[in-house]
Amino acid sequence: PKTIYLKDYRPSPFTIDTIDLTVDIHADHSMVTSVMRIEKHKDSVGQKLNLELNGEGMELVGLKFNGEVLPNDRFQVSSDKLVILNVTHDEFTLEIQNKINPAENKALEGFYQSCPQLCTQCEPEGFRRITYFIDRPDVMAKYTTKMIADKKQYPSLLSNGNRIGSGDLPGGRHWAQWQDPFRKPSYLFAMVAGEFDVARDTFTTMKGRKIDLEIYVDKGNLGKTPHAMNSLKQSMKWDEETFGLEYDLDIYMIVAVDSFNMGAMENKGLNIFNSTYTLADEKSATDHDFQGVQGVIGHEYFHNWTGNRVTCRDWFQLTLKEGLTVFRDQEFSSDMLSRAVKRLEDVRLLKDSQFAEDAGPLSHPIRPSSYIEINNFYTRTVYEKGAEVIRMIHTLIGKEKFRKGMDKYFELFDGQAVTTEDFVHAMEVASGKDLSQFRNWYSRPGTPTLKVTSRKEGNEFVLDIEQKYPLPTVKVEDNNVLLMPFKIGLLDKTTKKEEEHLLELKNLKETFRFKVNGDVTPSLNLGFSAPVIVEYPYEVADLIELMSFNKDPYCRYEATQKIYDHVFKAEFYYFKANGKLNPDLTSEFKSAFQNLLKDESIDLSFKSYLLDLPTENGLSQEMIQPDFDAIHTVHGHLRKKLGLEFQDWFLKEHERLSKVSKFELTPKAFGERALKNQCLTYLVASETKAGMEALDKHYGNATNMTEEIHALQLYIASGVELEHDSIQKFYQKWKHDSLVMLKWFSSLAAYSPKKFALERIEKLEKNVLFQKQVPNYLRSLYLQFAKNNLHAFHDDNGAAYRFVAQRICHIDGFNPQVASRAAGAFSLINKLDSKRQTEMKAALKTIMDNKPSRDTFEVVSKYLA
Ligand code: BAL
Ligand code: ZN
Repeated sequence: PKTIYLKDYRPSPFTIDTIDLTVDIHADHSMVTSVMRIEKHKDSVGQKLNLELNGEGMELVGLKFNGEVLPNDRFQVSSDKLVILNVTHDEFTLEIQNKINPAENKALEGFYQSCPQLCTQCEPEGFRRITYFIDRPDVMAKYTTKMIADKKQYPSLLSNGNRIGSGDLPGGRHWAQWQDPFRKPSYLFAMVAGEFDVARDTFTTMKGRKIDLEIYVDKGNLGKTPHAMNSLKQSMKWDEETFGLEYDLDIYMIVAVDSFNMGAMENKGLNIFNSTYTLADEKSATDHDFQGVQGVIGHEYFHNWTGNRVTCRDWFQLTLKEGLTVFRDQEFSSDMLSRAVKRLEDVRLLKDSQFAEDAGPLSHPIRPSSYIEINNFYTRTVYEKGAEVIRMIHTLIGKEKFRKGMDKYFELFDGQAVTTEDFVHAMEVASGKDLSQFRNWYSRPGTPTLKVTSRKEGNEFVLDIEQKYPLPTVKVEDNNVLLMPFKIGLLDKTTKKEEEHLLELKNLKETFRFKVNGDVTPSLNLGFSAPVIVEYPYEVADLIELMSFNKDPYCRYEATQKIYDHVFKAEFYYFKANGKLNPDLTSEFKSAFQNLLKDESIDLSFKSYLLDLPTENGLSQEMIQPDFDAIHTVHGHLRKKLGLEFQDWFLKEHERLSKVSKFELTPKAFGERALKNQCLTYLVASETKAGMEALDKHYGNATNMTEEIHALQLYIASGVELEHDSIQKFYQKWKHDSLVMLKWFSSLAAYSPKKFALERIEKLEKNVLFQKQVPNYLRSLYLQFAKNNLHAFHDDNGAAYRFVAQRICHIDGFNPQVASRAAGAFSLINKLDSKRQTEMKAALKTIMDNKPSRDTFEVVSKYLA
């Protein structure tokens, strides 16, 4: 497959001014007619040029140039292109007729069937599967779309913009025509045909315009839409208040579908959502789901300005819209919920997933310099690290100047397709700050490490900080050292007062001096001000000090995690050295843990995070060559010891929280449920009668999904058979609800004990409710197993590797995007011992021998490199 390079970017020699589409939908095909007004780019006027249009998986039926049928020797058509030869006109009309078949489209790119509806996904390169087009984001056209279909089967016919006409046709058919007044790239095009229930509401903008809001869902699901509608209205208001950004069309539609490769898509005026991010009610959705719906609704809405009004020049600039929009949705959720908890969750995600990605074979900068398949670059790095880079600009210039920078960005670039450089430029102009050195973040891959040491010199506290970069792919030179904001606190050991400083790191090695009165404990990277690993030789006593007295919630959480890490490692090496588990807990650790439990000033969500041991995933990443079995055993044992030691407290707190009966979607209520679940985790870990009784009670009395699914997962992890009452009861209760059944499948994949996990998954695949071509289902089994059931997946007999590789080959045959994502199962390849690595390589080779898609080839070849 061909590699595409950023350095090869050239503007398109042709631009498309308008496109008038007619899509005539029939049972076995759709006929697409496209009439385009095309012009040469100003630099190409007067030249004789070939016009290359992308087009895949379609049949060309007719072609007219300026109204005349184009003779055969004036064009060439192949499997991925239509070329109009030797175009001398500077302006002309091209009319194309082509046939596609949405029902056969299992890749879910372009126009496809998500049973029973029809919908589109065009980002990044799906429009070329609908009709021939210059399918790149810097070609921005005005779209008019007419859809024709059977009225009974497809009563709703939707596209971007405003509806400008509709009517009935003979034979039970009807039509609707839409016009989008805004120029847009083809990736923002959308069409939907189907029968839905519609939730309707309105929003009045800051200028008094009334916007119709419509959410389209499967029949019978209206009761699960209020949270999404409320989130949409909150998002619209928040963007007005925070950034002065008003919605620009008269209607905003969201359509929920079950078959969707991504989470959701920001098509202009017509968002299409994976139903997991739209539908939620108390009984069937967890608090995490509710927060996910709110965050994703916000994210897609915020794209209307950061992505749609100002879009990307080319796909290397993806982080321009994604990093910025993730930053915006994080801020939105922080304002709607608890800022401290949201920050902690975002950093956890970054460290667990993005740091791992950046330390493995798929590491890339937030603005990659090359790709084979752009679909592979919708990554944690482009999104979440991209958001951290935006956040660093926010920290460096401050909130007010950041807002001015955003205003400048829209003033300079509204209606254009631009680059990350243009964004940084707008921030520079508005703030007056030179960000030249900061730009290095866009091109440097890998997570930097800051090696920090401290010393006391007289009444000065001295910090020496050294930046270290992990990958030799970008040579370190004077001009590419990273500039970053590094917030620190100095916690006075006597007064417990903390002084904050915002440092700007600019050099590979730097020294900072602070006047202090007595001894201080440094608290580093407050609020996670830079996305880096910080190494500092903390003593456990320092960490306990930070855990107890630090003002910064993120650093407080970090301190607890470091303590757990420290304790875990001691237990782990004890186990490795002695072949048995350490029965004791140190008194220092016990008293620190007890202080946490007793602290009544902590928000309960936050407390439940503070009580969370590091995940097996996180612990595995920290080890050079993880011993998955030992990690699993020691992790369980440590939890058990804590569960036993503090059983009374956990029982009492669990009991107390069981008395809360009202279901609310407030930070307080989220906290109560989170802590109740956390107590149960420790109680079950204690393996006592009281623990099991608490589990039975918790499960039996659960009236919301947050508590119900947590209890189910604890039963599964405890090793019960598939036939056990807990598992079967859940199945019978929820088999009518496919979103809940996804939870059932993924819980079994992620929590089943190693001794029967693989066998169980093979059985689950055959379950009648397992939807073999629906991405959510595929992810729920294979990725959950590989990513969250580490000791089972990494069984050194290699059976699970072979199994997942075989499934990837199968999925690759119809949905390359999902297959290449599933190949992420093998991301730990470079950390494995030689036996496992040999097994994994052999499994990966079977994928390579299977003539993989471009998507899967790119990922697997990097793992094998
Ligand atoms: N643009 C793809 C989905 C999202 O990031 O919003
Ligand atoms: Zn996005």
